Amino acid sequence: MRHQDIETSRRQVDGTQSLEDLKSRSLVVFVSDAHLGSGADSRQRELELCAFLDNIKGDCRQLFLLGDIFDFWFTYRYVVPRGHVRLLGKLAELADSGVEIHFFIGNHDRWLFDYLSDECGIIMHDDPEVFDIDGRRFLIGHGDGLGHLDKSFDRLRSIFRSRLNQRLLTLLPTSWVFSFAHRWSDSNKEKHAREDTLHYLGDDREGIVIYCRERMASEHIDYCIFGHRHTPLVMPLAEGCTYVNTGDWMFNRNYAVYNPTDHSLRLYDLHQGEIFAGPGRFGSLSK
Ligand SMILES: [Mn+2]
Repeated sequence: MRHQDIETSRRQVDGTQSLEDLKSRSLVVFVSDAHLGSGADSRQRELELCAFLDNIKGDCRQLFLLGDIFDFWFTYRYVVPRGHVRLLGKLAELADSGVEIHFFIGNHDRWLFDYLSDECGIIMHDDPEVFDIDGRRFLIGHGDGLGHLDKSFDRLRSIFRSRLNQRLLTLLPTSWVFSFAHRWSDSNKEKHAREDTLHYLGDDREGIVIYCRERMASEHIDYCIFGHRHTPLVMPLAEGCTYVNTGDWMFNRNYAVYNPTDHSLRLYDLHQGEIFAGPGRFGSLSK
């Protein structure tokens, strides 16, 4: 669905929305990596995410979902994978009420295709993009496969992105597809736990940092904001440029908020408040 169509359908849903209502919404909110569908507490995470979105909807102008919101998804032509109905309904409600929602596809929810744009009015993105928000330039994305540090991940990424492979997948029984996907996802999590990557690995081993610095060499960027790493982080990348990693909504309940009135971009934990997590204490929380 094109952006203009989404705008039109929103106005049709709520004809009583006043311009003042929309103007009073100023915050821009970022959330990533809920991995819904994975783990015994998935429903609880979904309920907390819905309650959070409900809480911010009156103040939120733009919501950026930075990928891996679902642990696995495949959009079929006629049927919908079971689960996640509360979140899907909540996102549609926010979009219908005038919140502009952007979704950066992650490596886990790669095959969402047009489902969220058609059903929920969400604007989908495949790769990192620069947004101008109130005169500040934001480089925004999920964060997988950046910096080209892992050649096997690059190969896997191109296999997953191949249109032919995506078509072939639709021919397989859904039970095979979903059980393979969940086994792959579980083995990924075990690999990351084994390799203990949930801390800052150093400027030369953080793919997102390498990518952002490359982009910054040719254009001005004020904020780089990504997910994927599952560890909350705020750090300067250069004079006047801050990198924020949104951590996750899986092991933590992290989110970031940009307030255009003072141009602040702050990172929070739902239960512990604002986070000040530099690379030396990556993921640690302190007031
Ligand atoms: Mn990811």
